[in-house]
Amino acid sequence: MLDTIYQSVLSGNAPETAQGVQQAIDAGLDPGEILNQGMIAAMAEVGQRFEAGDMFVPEMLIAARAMKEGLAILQPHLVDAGVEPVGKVVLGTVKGDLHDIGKNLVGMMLEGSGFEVIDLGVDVPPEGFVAAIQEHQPQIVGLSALLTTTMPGMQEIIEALVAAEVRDHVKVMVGGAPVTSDFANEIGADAYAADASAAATQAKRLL
Ligand code: B1M
Repeated sequence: MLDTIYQSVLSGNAPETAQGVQQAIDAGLDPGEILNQGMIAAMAEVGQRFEAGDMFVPEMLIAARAMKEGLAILQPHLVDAGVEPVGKVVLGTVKGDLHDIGKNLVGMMLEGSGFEVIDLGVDVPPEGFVAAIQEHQPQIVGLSALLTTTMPGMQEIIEALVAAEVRDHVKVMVGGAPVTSDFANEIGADAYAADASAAATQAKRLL
């Protein structure tokens, strides 16, 4: 049964994933086991295949959507079973930037790795990130930018975190097509990830 869920996520079959998760719950399987051995294991495989160049963005998106549909069914049972998320991430695309496909994919991969994700959406000003960090107290804040003109906004956000005295409580991860590891170092971010799979790996490392 777990293998069917694993294969459905891996192949991006959302209806089959949802059905598999429901069947596993009805059969009395442990929700944590369904999550870890069925779904997260499949997303980890997706990440490895993506990194090896055996899987591409569209397939990763489809797998992530299947994961999301399965998670929607599993979520209340996880809460009932007391399975805690591994960590909390506040995620958003920076001010002036409306690109969200990559950011959404990052969010899905993080959820697939067991994180609770608070997605602030796009065009988020520095004060939006500060307010969300104060409210949700995440371990990590993830910033996405797709435009060279909005990249400097990442530094402004880090400065706003310092000014609001929350910088010491949260790790900053940055990413997006024009963002580089050198840029991340320059602005004082804690981590850079080139893609959604690497973002999940980095987030686990940051904990
Ligand atoms: Co725009 N756009 N766009 N666009 N757009 C780019 C980014 C561009 C490179 C196209 C080009 O000219 N070749 C260019 C930027 C040039 C530059 O700055 N150097 C550009 C431009 C110029 C613009 C406009 C200014 C165009 C105009 O109006 N004149 C305008 C700006 C609007 C704005 O934001 N204010 C604009 C608008 C749009 C659309 C609305 C039409 C649409 C966005 C739709 C949406 O997102 N809902 C769009 C699109 C689709 C693109 C391209 C074609 C594709 C982006 C994408 O979704 N890629 C893009 C060209 C390109 O990248 N080839 C382009 C797929 C996605 C899965 O990858 O987003 O890179 P990506 O995310 C990856 C990684 O970057 C990483 O993981 C993701 C998954 O692997 N990642 C992170 C992302 N965020 C991360 C965060 C992390 C870690 C990793 O940690 C927190």
